[in-house]
Amino acid sequence: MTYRRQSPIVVHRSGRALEKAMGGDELSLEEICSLLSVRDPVLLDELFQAARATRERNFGDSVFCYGFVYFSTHCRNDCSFCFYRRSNQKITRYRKTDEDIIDLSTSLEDSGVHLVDLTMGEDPMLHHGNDYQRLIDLVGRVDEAVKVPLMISPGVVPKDAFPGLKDAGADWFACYQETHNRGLFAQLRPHQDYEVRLSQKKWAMSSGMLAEEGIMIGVGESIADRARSVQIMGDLGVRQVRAMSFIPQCNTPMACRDHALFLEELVTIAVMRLLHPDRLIPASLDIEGIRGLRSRLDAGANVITSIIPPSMGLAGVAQHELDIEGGGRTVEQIESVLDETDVHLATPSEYASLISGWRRELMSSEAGP
Ligand code: SAM
Ligand code: MD0
Ligand code: SF4
Repeated sequence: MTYRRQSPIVVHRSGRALEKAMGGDELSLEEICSLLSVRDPVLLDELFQAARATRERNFGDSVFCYGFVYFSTHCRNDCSFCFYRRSNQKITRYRKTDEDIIDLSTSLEDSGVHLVDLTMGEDPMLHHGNDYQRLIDLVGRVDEAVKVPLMISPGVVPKDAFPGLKDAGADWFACYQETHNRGLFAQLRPHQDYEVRLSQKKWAMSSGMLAEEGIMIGVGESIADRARSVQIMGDLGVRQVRAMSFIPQCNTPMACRDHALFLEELVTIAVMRLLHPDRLIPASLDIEGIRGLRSRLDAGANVITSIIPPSMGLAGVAQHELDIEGGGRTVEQIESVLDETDVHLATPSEYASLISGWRRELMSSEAGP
């Protein structure tokens, strides 16, 4: 599917849903579907413009940027879409030392990121029985070394690990459901528990961490599945919501699937912005590299993620090499793209005050009336 003319009735229906969304009215599932189906060039322009105006009303002209440290590519899981799935024995994996992780995090901080995201596969060295002390210690050491907030993306951890991770200094917990269609989830994440994965976000928030939820685009989901996900992501109360196009990976069961059309991701980003106006929405460099940044910002995203220092032997997730060694995923490169837009990077204190306000909200809602 690409930019194409749509019938006048369909365009009219989507146009009405857009007006309603812009007015701040709640949309039915059917109306969200009709927004997610917009492909008519004129209406697409209006949709993206509305998303940018909504971002501006809520965040002014500031956007944020996150450094990404994928510190272990070992994994016990076998997700069908992922290059790092356990069954892919044709790849060289790495596990960075604590010292390396600290150096990488401080160098990202020095380069100007607003947050460092510590991400790993479900590495059996760190997912060891129910003992998460090693991960907790690592988070504590990085937190001591950097001033910027930390996000962790360790996969699924037990409920009782959350307070320790939070106390060690994790501000955010990211864990993406990929889809909220349970049948599709079982195909994408075989032998993984849908409820336990969904609970990660809830457990993180009850322990006082902010949470991020996300979906993949182009993994066999329908437009109605996407619409339902947009609703569920809102209901969960997470402060960051993402949509990332699926990129087929060699040596995986989904290697021969079609590449998702990036336009579908852009439309989903714009609809998420309209329905969840004050949430953070990533423009990930991990899908199209730096050349995909502008279109994602134009669709209403406001956090540039997957900034990776070059020449450090680090990988991306969906695009393990794209733009990394050449220094394409750096704050400097981002600045040069932003120079051509109406937005600019926020100051570190703007970001810090945004999230400390959210954490206060979380704490008061957890404390109850
Ligand atoms: N191992 C942890 C987990 O799976 O939650 C943390 C890694 S997390 C950053 C990996 C995320 O990258 C997945 O949840 C998925 O959304 C995304 N991803 C992985 N492979 C992808 C692919 N081939 N195309 C697009 N996104 C992908
Ligand atoms: C990104 N490659 O932001 C990273 C990753 C994990 N929290 C984030 C998917 O695109
Ligand atoms: Fe492991 Fe995460 Fe990849 Fe699944 S998505 S195989 S859990 S690294």
